[in-house]
Amino acid sequence: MPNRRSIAATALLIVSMAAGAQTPPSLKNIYRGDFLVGSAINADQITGKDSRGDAVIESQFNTISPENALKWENIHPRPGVYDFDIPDQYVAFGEKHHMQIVGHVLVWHSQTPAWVFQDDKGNLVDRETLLKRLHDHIQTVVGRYKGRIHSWDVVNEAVNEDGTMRQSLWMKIIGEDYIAKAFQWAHEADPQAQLIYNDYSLENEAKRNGVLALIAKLKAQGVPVTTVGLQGHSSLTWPSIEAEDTTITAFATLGVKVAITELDIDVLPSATSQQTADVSLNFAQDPKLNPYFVGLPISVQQELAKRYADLFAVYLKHRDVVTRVTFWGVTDGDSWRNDWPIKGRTSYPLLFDRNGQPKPAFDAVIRVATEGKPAN
Ligand code: 9MR
Repeated sequence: MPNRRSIAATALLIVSMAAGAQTPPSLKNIYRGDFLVGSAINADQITGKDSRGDAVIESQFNTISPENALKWENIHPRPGVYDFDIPDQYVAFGEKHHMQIVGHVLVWHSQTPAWVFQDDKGNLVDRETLLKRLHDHIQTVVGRYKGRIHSWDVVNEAVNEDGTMRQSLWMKIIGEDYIAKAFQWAHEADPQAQLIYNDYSLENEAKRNGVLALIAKLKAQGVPVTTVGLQGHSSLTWPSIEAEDTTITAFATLGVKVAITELDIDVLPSATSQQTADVSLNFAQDPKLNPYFVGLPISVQQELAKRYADLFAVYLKHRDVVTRVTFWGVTDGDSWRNDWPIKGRTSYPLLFDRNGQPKPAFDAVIRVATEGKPAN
């Protein structure tokens, strides 16, 4: 039975098709009222050098995330030295296009320069020193964009695959309360901002249980975590639709919102048996693992389209708690998947091809919004 939201989405689709066969419908309009739809954007898109990418971003998305521009190594490369050039342009881009602007990321074990953890002699600093550096970083960066950046990924990837705490330098030097402190300081710097704990592979039970326990503990302590980010770095076979459904329900039950923060679906043969998005992995090149360098076969296009449709059906089912769905990149050519975990492959993980044209997966995602979905 079509419900009111699917009738509205269908009407929108018909109107946009009538407006001209050349103009594809837009994700942000078709999912309006359900959740925002967005993309991570890169420096060329922020600065206007990639006009083809910008055209896709402006027509399709109502939220943006900075793929790399606000990471510590870029925004705060040396002690006392902040570089706000690209970050300022990023925020201005989002404001110009009336988008919800996401900040990524305040605390991560990766892309944080070595000096943050070291003294002048190269020895590890003590807890108080590192806490002060973390506080100053958060106050400066969050404070600068107060009221303009809507949501911050405050802590990224703090939990291991088995659910235990990752022994990062943050953890080793400060202890587990680095997480609570980061959220508290982000909240002090911008009390209105939505604050996110962001991680990958939470669809796997052991890791999910670890993060559920962490979030429950933080909430019990009154720490202002509002949202859990499911990164969504997926493949054609992982996660199962049941696992995605279970995961969203489990976090919703804790009283936090869920954002799909870094969605992409890998179609290439896997180089590892692990289900991971660990940026430190790097395997040797092997032609067998790069089978589609001349183009993606139609059968795989269709498999990808079905996977995207199945995942979006779950997000839609949970539209009462899912705040946004953000793709990790605009076109296939932009994706980090071309260089991870093997450099120089030809990957097809997104909805737009290397020319910025919508793929069958785009049509499938649009169709999900226009089919009747159970009311919440
Ligand atoms: O897509 C990002 C890639 O361009 C960077 O080289 C890499 C390291 O900074 O980070 C990638 O984005 C990661 C994100 O920040 C956190 N979750 C995993 C993402 C993919 O590695």
